[in-house]
Amino acid sequence: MLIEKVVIRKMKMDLKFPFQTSFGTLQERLFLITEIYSGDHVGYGECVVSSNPYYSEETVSTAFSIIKEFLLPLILGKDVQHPDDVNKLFSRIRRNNMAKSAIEGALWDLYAKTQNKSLAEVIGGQKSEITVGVSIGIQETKEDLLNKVEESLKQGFKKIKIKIMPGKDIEYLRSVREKFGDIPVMADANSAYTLDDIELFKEMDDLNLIMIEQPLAHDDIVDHAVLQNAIKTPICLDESIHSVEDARKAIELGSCKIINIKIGRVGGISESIKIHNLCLQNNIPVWCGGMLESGIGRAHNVAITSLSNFTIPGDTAPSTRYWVKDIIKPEITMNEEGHIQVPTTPGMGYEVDLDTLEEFTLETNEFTI
Ligand code: OSB
Ligand code: MG
Repeated sequence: MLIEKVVIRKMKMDLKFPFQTSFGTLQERLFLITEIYSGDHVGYGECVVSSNPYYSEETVSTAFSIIKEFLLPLILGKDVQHPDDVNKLFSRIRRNNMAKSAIEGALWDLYAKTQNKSLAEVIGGQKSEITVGVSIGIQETKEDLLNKVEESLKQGFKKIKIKIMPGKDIEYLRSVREKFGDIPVMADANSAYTLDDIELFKEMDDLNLIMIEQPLAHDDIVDHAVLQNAIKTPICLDESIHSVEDARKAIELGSCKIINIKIGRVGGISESIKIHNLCLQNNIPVWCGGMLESGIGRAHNVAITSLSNFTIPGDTAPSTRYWVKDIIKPEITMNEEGHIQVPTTPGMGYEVDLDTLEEFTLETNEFTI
């Protein structure tokens, strides 16, 4: 694939409702869309950054400058044989995984299109449909949370993830258990606690949560091992895992029993597949996390979730959950059983709605050979 042109769009989309986590509230999504052109084909990728460095250190501006100054010179005008090669090409540049993944993801879509195969097929996906969970942000009151959970169960979501923070944790989770009984529920702390809270997590064991996601520091795997040893509930790592090497170390240390794979956080689909395979060998189930993506990022998430060890429903709720209007068509839809069909048409399997893409574009940057 001769890389002839790359377009980087700065995008802004407004969320239907504010999404609160322990690190802040998101009202709008500022992110990047990448387009890579070769011959008759164009591949699309999404850079799942935010405008602030509160989830990870990357932002829209850091990702844009890393892509422009360091990643594009490595691929523009070059003949890239396979998206896996990009992993090696980019390896000298440390971290900046979301920036790397925005390019790598577009190359995967492009590659699949040139092969006339679906993205799921070229990465070795085996499932024809995936099971979907939902992530519920921190609510003002317990009643608000109970209403959200009820609505999500009615819609058919097969896993309910509840964001927690100090003061809005065990009582909130207990009220969900009391009202809805034995539903598949988990908590995501986004690093809001320390080992000083160990008693709280021991108490949470009684709630039979499927897992607790990233309870401790964003860069920690040592304290997580101590906590995992002290509680029965599986710990799932999100923020702490940036590579297959991180995953190997966390598994060896016993820091988690489950891993959340986000393509952007680990630097691309190739690295995601490596983590998926390592976890499969080690009996660690994985699931696909979300970053409130537009339909383009979501389509990539649906494709990787078709790999066999994605056995736990992911945060792959359809487009309509967050957006009044999405930039792909058809929109991603979930049936009442909580399933999304994995597309079989070439590439990511959804068309980009060029008018809507343009409508949400703040700035377009074109780079040619
Ligand atoms: O920790 O999984 C997370 C959104 C933004 C930043 C971090 C996280 C999340 C979510 C979103 O939980 C879930 C989704 O995209 O539907
Ligand atoms: Mg998380």
